[in-house]
Amino acid sequence: EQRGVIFDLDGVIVDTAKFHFLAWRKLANDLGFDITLEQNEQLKGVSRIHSLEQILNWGGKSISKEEFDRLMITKNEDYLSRISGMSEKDLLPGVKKVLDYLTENNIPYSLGSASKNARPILKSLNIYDRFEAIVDGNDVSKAKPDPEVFLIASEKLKIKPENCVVFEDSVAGVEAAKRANMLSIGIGQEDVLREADHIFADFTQIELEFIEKIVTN
Ligand code: B16
Ligand code: MG
Repeated sequence: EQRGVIFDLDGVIVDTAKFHFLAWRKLANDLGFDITLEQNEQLKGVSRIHSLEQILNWGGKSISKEEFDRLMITKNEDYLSRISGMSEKDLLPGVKKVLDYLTENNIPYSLGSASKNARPILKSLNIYDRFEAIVDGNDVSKAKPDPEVFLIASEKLKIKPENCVVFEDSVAGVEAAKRANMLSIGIGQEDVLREADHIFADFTQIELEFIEKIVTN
C-alpha cells in the first residue's frame, strides 16, 4: 500500500523554534518575569493562543481579553521580524536530501504544522510547491496534541493514517501522531521525545536507507 509522509514545520524543516522562544521570552520579560528553555519545550507545537495562556499562567498574570489579543499581535509581529529575510539556506541540514528522495520516489508528503505562518515560511524556503498538501494552524479547530492536523493531512494525501509517517520535534506533536495511529519520528533530544517510535538528533543523522524502509512495505 502507498505510504505518505507528514512534516511538522518549526523545529523540523526550519529552526524557527528558537525565534518563537525569543519572542515569547521578550513578551514575558516585558510583563516582568522570565521563561526557561525547559518551559519552552512545553510550548513547541502548541498553538499561539495556548502558548500565551500557558506563559501567563507560569507568570501568574491575569489580563483582560483586549490585552490578551494585543499581546498575541505583538508576539507575532516580533516573531515575523525575527524570521524576515529567511531563504533556502535556512532549511535545516539534511532536510533537502530527504525531500528530494521522496519526490524522486513518488512518495507524497504534506505539511502538518500548528503555525499560522506556515505558508509564507514555506514560500521563503522555496519548497512550497513541493508539498502535495499543506495543513497548518489556519486549517484546524483542535491544536496538537489533538491528532486533527495529521488526520486532515492524511485525508488530503488520500493515504490511511496507519500508512503515514510523521516527523516531529515536539512532545505535543509526537502525542498527536500516536493518537492519529501514525509512525512517529522524533527530531531532537531523546530524553524529551521518548514517546516517539524512532528518535534522531537531526536529519543529518538519518540515512536514506532508513527513509526507504519506513516508506515502503
Ligand atoms: P504561529 P509547528 C508551532 O509550529 C510552533 O512549534 C509553536 O512554537 C508555535 O507557537 C505554533 O506553531 C504557532 O505558530 O504563532 O506561527 O501561528 O512546530 O507545529 O510547525
Ligand atoms: Mg515543531
